[in-house]
Amino acid sequence: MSARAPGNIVMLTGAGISAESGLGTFRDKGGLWETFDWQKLATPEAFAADPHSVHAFYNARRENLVAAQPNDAHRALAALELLWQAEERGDFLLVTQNIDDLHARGGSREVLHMHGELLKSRCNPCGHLFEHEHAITPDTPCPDCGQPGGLRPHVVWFGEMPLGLDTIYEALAACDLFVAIGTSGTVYPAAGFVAEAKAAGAWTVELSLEPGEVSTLFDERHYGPATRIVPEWAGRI
Ligand code: BJW
Repeated sequence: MSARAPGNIVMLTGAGISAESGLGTFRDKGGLWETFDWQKLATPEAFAADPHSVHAFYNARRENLVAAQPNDAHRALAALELLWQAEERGDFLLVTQNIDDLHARGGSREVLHMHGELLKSRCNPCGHLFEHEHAITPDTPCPDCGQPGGLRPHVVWFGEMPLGLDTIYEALAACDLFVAIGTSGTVYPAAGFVAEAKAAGAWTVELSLEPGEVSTLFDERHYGPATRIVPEWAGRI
């Protein structure tokens, strides 16, 4: 299966792993960016210009998320993490571009949310970060400093720096196996992780519904719905 036995693993997941849980992807037919204009909803400039619309977009997605359930692909990665740790096979880092919490609810112990988390907001003036399921408006006061008007979703918009990059690049430099699941390979820096892993000598695997933008960089590729191909692949290793 691989050039060398996998010890250190970095997994990167994208919207495709949560598609069968009923959460929309971005760039597929009928995806979020087909219905909604990202330039008006997923940039700091858009939020400054129209916070009502941006909050409404994330409030609706938060409501969907609370009603959604993890699927067999999320659970297969949680089982793999457990096995990796129990047998002390090496380091295991699960990085997700997704802002949903389905990996955690599927049993994963540690998840690095490089594009933030939908169930968290933060206060721009005081920096307070908090968890919530309820809707936020531009008038909602910060639960810590009490000031209204400063809350924003804890998500990474275009032009903003993704979270945890030092940890991710360190893990990529030492990884033996890199697996990308359900991501189109369109958005950087995540789309560049496969090249980093290859440069470190890792075996690279793409698991998705169809080839993504950087699919030629993967040593091994499997296409199909995540709920089928992820448990199958995880079972093999
Ligand atoms: C299934 C399936 C099933 C379906 N089973 N599979 C020009 C060139 C290069 C870069 C840039 C450029 N201009 C600007 C940039 C930078 C920009 C960027 O990459 N833009 C590109 C669009 C060109 N990036 C940024 O701005 C990032 N920040 C940054 O670069 O900071 C500076 C920096 C400098 C140096 C080093 C490091 C940093 C920030 C990006 C933030 C992205 N934010 C979003 C929104 C987050 C909040 C929210 O959710 O609303 O993140 S955009 C959106 O795309 C979201 C996702 O996480 C992200 C990736 O999408 P993903 O997950 O790949 O979804 P899809 O829909 O694209 O693909 C789904 C896949 O699943 C498909 O392949 C399907 O086939 C598959 N699938 N059903 C299995 N059942």
